[in-house]
Amino acid sequence: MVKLLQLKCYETSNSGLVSKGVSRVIDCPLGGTVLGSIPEIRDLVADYTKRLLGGLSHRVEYENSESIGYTHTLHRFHIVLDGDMYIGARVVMRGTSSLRILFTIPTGFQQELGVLVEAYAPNSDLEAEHGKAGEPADPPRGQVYINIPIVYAILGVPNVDVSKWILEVTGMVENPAHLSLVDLYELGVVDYKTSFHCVTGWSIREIVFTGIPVTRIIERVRPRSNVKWVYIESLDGYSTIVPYEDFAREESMIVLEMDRRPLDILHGYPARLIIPHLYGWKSAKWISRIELTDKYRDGYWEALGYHPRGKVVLEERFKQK
Ligand SMILES: Nc1nc2c(c(=O)[nH]1)N[C@H]1C(S)=C(S)[C@@H](COP(=O)(O)O)O[C@H]1N2
Ligand SMILES: [Mo]
Repeated sequence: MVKLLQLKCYETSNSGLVSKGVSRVIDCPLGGTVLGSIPEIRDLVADYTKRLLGGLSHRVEYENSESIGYTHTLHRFHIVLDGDMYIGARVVMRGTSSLRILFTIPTGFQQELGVLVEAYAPNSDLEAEHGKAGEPADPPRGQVYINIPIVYAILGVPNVDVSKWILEVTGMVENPAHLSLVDLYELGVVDYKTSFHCVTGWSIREIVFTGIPVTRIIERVRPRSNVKWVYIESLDGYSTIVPYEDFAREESMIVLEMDRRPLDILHGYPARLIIPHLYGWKSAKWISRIELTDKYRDGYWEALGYHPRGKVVLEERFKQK
């Protein structure tokens, strides 16, 4: 039995998750407790669930596990409640060390939860950079090169009417912009060849992306000096967040073409972001709104425990704090 002190967790939510029936997420850091098997992980889930649900009747069922890079694994459970409802539980491991447990609470679950909610402070996860200097490797640690990029569309492929499509760049800027596809091309496109790394462990070598350097967008909108984060939203309801410093890098692009052809709808037509030094989930497809802000808030995957920055050389797959 794992001994439990008080459950101290973050509570978060995201509109994309709400559209999938999850109204909020309870995300509890585990601090590295060593667990050597799925039954041990299940016991930890059972203990945490008991604390969370108090006397509410439930049963814990194992769903599946997934490797995330060869360093991390994600183990999924269902906490089945009376009626058809269940709370999802996911345990994030690095080797045999447990990093966090997340509970996805379905819309319609009204009971009070036995949890002491704290605010998530992303800065502690960004400080890691000063500690370990990542040795650049090719492929990066935990990644394997494959030939064809896997398509992800966690909220489905949206219907795009490009005659109505506008990219809004807004928030803490002097000069907000509303850019059509023609406006974007008029800003001047460049080619940039780079590899692409998905946090689940696959990478693609040297794709030619054609698009507008983010630096050009920045010149145009003139961010205020206190901008710290960039929150990106897509037509499908997807969202993600990146530190402004990483967004503003020279290699970051609003991409319109891939391997010299207009983006396929599956890869984000009419426009997607590419930030090559960050894991692929930060490279939102079908982008519609870019908000520069001084406040952190979770995007879709960040609300499920993924890292606020996601730097590949530092293997920033999940939040640590
Ligand atoms: N709108 C949207 N953008 C998204 C995703 C998504 O599901 N929806 N998946 C992300 C993830 S996890 C990765 S690895 C890349 C994959 O890009 P590809 O589908 O073009 O290969 O897109 C990212 N951008
Ligand atoms: Mo990904």
